[in-house]
Amino acid sequence: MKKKLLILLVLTLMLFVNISVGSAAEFKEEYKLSVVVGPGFPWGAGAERFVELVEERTAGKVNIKPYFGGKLFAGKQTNEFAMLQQGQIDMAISSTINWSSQVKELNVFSLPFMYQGYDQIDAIYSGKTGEYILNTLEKKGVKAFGWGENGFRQITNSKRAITSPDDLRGLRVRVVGTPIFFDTYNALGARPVSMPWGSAINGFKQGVVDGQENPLLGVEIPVKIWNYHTHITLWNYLFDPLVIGINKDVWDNFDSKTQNIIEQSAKEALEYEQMLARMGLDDGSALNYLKENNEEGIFSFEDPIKFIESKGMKVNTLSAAQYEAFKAKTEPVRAKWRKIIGEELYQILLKDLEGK
Ligand code: X2X
Repeated sequence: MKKKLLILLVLTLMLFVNISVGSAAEFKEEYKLSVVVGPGFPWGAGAERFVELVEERTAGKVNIKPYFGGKLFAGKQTNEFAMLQQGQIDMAISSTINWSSQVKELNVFSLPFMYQGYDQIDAIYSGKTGEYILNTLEKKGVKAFGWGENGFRQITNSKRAITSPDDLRGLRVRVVGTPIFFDTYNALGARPVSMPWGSAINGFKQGVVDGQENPLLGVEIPVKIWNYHTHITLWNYLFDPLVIGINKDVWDNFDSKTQNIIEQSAKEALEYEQMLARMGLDDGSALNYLKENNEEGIFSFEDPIKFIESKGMKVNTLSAAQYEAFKAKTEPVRAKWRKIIGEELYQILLKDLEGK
């Protein structure tokens, strides 16, 4: 009897040890989160918020560490998606531009002169296009949540005001090494120069390029672009959203409670980030949201355009006719990339944009 009791005790103990070891092994010591920029950008603030929320809600069990400034992919931002697929990176908060060389559907946002306002972008996010994109990423091995944003991309340069395609002739414009950007700038007569973000600021400083394109609140204000460039054209020529992506094996290894926490935290962090990237640029909703929630965060602007003017930048906006001239020149780019993206997705996009 005594022996039986002892065996039972040992078995119970073994079971207990097994269970506790098993559940401890569910979590890695650290989950690596890739971020192209630093914490002083809305994008980086969104990364920090995601990390904090998950840590708080899992009582520290899911320990996500943000690697800012593209550390995990050694400066080559177009490698990030492949590394995420393969599990060298566990998670990333990233721009669709950095992944669109590998995921052709993501080029939908980079179709030049296709979108003009946030109404259209919101329709994409909440419509079938957004869903299609997130499903596509999942099929490629990355569970993804949307939508944060870098924003509408605007061109700056050190040479001259840009209000017509002719003004771009011969201008060396730094772009991320993503094919659709070469097509767009070649169609406009400019000279696109591929340069990873990690070396871009030095490139601006040394005048290796004459210009660059990035979102105003997302990047241009945080890097004080007025130190390098004097002219900006607010042409909203394409859109740059952010998503949080998680390697599918890493995701599948989380229990459903943890998955719910991560999903909820990703969505909240992206929403907050989106407000930071829109403040003072939309109809006032973003700034109101931030004020109401006491969340003005890393910076606060009633009017970011006035702010860059106060820094000495010359701001150009386009008349409808000027916008049409750029749009006409880039028609072959849209025609080519519509095919690459695929007719199915393109039709879904048009449907979402109907009436916007
Ligand atoms: O490299 C850029 O221009 C940046 C920071 O906007 C992206 O990562 C797409």
